Amino acid sequence: MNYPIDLKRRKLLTYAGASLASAAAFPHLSFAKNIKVKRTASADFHADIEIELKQQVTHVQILKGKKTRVWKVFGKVLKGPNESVVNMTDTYLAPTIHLHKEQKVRIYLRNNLPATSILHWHGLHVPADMDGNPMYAINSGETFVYEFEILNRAGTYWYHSHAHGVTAKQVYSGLAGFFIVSDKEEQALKLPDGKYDIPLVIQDRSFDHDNQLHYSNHMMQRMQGFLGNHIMVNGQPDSVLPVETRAYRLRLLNGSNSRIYKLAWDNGMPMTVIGTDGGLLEQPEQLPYIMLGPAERREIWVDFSRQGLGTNLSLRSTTFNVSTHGMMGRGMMGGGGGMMGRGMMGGRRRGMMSGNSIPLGGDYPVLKVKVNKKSSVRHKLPNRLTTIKPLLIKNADNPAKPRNIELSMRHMSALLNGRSYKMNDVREDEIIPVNSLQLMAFDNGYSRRHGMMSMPHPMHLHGEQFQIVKREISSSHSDYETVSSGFVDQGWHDTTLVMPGEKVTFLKPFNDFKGMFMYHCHNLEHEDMGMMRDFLIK
Ligand SMILES: [Cu+2]
Repeated sequence: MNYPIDLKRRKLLTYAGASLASAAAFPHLSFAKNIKVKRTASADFHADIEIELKQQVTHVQILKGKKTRVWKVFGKVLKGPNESVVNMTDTYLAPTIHLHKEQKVRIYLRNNLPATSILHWHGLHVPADMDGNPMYAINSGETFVYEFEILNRAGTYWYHSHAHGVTAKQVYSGLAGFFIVSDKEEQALKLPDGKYDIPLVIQDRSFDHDNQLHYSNHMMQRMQGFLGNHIMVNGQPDSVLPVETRAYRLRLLNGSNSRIYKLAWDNGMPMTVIGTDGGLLEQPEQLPYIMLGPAERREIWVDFSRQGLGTNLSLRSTTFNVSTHGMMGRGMMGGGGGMMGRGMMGGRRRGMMSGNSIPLGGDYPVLKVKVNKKSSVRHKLPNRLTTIKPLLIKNADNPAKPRNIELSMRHMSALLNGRSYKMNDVREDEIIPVNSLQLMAFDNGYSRRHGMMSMPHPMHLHGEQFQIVKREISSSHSDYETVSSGFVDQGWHDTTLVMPGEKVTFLKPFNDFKGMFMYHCHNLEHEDMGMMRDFLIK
């Protein structure tokens, strides 16, 4: 039998226990032996901004009482405007980085954690050796020097750990933050800015009786993904956002390991979406709710001038059905069987439960909003926000033959085209010519005849943003109706949710940079289980 994941290492991770403190006991694996890790600044790179990001273990006041031990990134501007880095207090969250298009940035990542680590700039178009591929991970005490120019358009990007096999745990412990890019075109729109432009990262966490973060990765949590018992917004539980009677721009990021949100206002207001992963949409789009898979971003416009002073409302995640289609099928049970808890056997159910965690697909508040201040400022949402040049299938290298990426789960592993992640293991069909446009598709059981275990997978590609061409769903998946009105497929994306039985076709450019660029599931438990591969651009 083929065991594509390193079972020995898996065991180690499992036995290392659930406490974060045990992370220190992880073996220091050096993947950097044959890789050129950049440790010093280049004389010929003239940085406009220099930033130091220091990763270390610290204790922060998240809950009342005892402080919580977290892995935190502390940021400092070494050169350039101080407001380029905003540190976050009383939370595990990494600082928010604000940069402008065309700025050249040098970032010194200093790893003072008791583990190997590396940061990836999620959604940014940067050279392969600056992208935070796990092969560039640095050991405790080491420094990695990033140097790149901001080529992306204005948008809500983010950054997070991408360490081999332990990304889930490292992101959970705190290694993730916003990376916000502005540009002239966006500034000319005069959207709400300053304190009326609010990045909000939604995550779930579990705390033990001692206020410490609890991360469990027993088998069921690995297959399904970690689900916590607290919803955190900007690293705080029970978040309340005080607002004025005026318009706001809210930048929503799902920074959770695996939780999918179906976000809606509880007073029936539609969600007015103005941007996706890769920046503003051409026109605002109104939806009854938005689906937000791990790593996805949606910018929304909301005008509280219609609410009276003193109004309370909330952003909720509302119910949807989670297909566990074929959980008992052949694919799952071949390896050992019986590993999925009783509650999972129903075939499909509303609200997947795991311990005392908040069920996936349940109904729960995410953010409470209190309208507590009057404002006379009136903003009109522009009808047109930008112009997005559509990518055309006829310009793709392979207009008639999309590169299919089949998503599957079996034998306690999660696979892409039947393969698991291995460093430096590029196959023929994973080689892509530089400066080409590729027609691609993520197929999550749409074309398969036999039902295997099917779960939603938030699929992410490194490098340039892509455009979604179409979604197709196989007729047997009735659960789809509970989510289908929440997709925003216009605009630019770097991550897309692919539901059970669904196939998502997209056009992805591979311009400018040669080298290894990853594609993977952003359910971080799936990623660590091996649902990740590299493309070699050459
Ligand atoms: Cu997945």
